[in-house]
Amino acid sequence: TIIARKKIEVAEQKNAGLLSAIQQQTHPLYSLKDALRSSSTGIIAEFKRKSPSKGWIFPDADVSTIPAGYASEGATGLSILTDEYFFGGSLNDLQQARALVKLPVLRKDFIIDPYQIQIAKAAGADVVLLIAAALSISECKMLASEAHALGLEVLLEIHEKSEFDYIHSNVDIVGVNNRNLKTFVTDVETSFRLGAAIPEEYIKISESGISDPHTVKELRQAGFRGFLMGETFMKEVNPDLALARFI
Ligand code: IGP
Repeated sequence: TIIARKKIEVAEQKNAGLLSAIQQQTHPLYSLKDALRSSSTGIIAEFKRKSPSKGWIFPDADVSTIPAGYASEGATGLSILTDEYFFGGSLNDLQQARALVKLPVLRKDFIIDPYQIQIAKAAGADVVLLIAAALSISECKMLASEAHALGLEVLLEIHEKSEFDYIHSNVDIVGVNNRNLKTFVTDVETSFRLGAAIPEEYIKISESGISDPHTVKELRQAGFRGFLMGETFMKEVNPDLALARFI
């Protein structure tokens, strides 16, 4: 499973002393929460070369041009995949995107250990993803408080009503993943169904399977302030121009 692989990856990174080897980024943190609150578009544009559901999408996607293109076309934030095996990403992608773009950057990975949050911060992320389906509630709380201790924001991802118990004070943004991680099927109805029950004090975003501006408009009317989109952009030769249609 993904989680078993991550445990091995983190153990190897610790052994190799990755954290001390990373050149620490010291940029001022960019708040995704604040950026979403003040944006009328709220597109969080994702950079990924492949995915478990689609295989390779854009194998040689260039991190030195695409994230900057997203920024200049009006993205509110960036999501950078750092998982190599399933998504073709790397920490280097995160570091490069960070260096080129003055926007909140989410480290998109399967976070199971505080060490990954320290790495995320060192590599220049502003936000980390915590996936309810991959964690116990107590692990999720522990990781969220680690993130806050480092000044990072927390995006909590949920897909089912039963995961509402994961929403707690150390969460900044609640993301409804429209993709069922077991079947990979996406259904935007998931956001409409769960969104209404998310407490008002949390900024909410809709993730995955969004492909047209009309859906974004409807989600916004339903109270969503952010829209995390990857494949719709990355399947195009010019992902940034695909994003422009949503601004
Ligand atoms: C983007 P899409 O369907 O627009 O490419 O989806 C994003 O939501 C998706 O990549 C994602 C994801 C995740 C990836 C959502 N949650 C957790 C890895 C891990």
